[in-house]
Amino acid sequence: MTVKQQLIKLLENSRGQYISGQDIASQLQCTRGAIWKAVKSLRSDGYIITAVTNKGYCLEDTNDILNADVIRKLIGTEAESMNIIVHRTIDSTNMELKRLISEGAGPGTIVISNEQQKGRGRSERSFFSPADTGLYLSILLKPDFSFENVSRITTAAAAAAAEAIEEISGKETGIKWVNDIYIDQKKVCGILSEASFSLEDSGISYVITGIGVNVYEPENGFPEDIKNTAAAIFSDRNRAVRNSLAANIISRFIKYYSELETESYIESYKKRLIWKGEKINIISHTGATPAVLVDTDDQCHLIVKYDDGSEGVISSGEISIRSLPQ
Ligand code: BT5
Repeated sequence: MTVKQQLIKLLENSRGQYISGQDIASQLQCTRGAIWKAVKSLRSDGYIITAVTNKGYCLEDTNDILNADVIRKLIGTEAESMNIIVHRTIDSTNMELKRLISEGAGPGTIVISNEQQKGRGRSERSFFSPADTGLYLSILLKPDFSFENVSRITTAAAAAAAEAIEEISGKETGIKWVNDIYIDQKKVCGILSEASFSLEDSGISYVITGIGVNVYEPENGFPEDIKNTAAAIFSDRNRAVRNSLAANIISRFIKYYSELETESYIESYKKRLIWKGEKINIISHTGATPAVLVDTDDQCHLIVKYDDGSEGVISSGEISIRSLPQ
């Protein structure tokens, strides 16, 4: 480990407290000059480290920089089988994982970014992913089971993300079918799973599950086209939760993933489903069909009642609520 890596680990362990230069030098077995060089380099990465004569160095409590070592530590022993890579900026964490797969990356590889320049949603839509305010993470999975389980993975991810957001924020979340997380009728998190199928053995080569969370209100707000529908978990930035949120989402998701066959995530998903009994539009390429949202079944398919009184079950697609401005 370099002096810089050791130093940030030490400062992270005593966030908000000063550690003297002498203590750091003896713990890291390096010179004061090497510490100062590492501090400068960490600062240029965005860390807010204060240096006070006779007190030493302190990492600000509210300094919210994503850090793989911190996330690993928060996950605990389970993280030993994971390869967590953190970027300051990237085109898309899903795309980066695809590139890493071609270089031989295995299951348990997790890419996290502080910003995405080309964050992706479903059906070639984009996901607004500004720097410093969100959490964008993708997990590589190589499931040895069939097609139905791919949709279970996304549903399990929605339940895991909703629970983690609630634990970190104390706020109630809802799941908008299929896999958007809402707080107060606005979207704070979206999920995109992409699978690759192999024709040779008619199985799944890999699944990439990408989760994007609006943690803090972006500096200049959300863009015009989503400002009425998107929101952040927190309206201010007086805290540092992104590492904990990442660890919390990963831990919960990995647990649900290991229990996928028993569908242990279903209860959590169903109890958060929003718009039950509400008038919705079911949107498809042919247009919008009005219906009432009844519930989901045990496969998380949507049960709806059409205006003519008949019931339908929808396994994929898009819905919107009729009472909100579209
Ligand atoms: C999603 O698609 O919501 C899936 C988003 C997945 C993002 C993650 S981040 C890590 C990984 N890497 C990626 O490149 N992607 C994944 P969808 O359900 O199709 O919703 C997209 C729509 O949500 C857009 O057309 C906008 O209307 C709206 N939207 C875009 N950015 C948003 C944001 N930051 N917050 C809330 N709504 C947003």
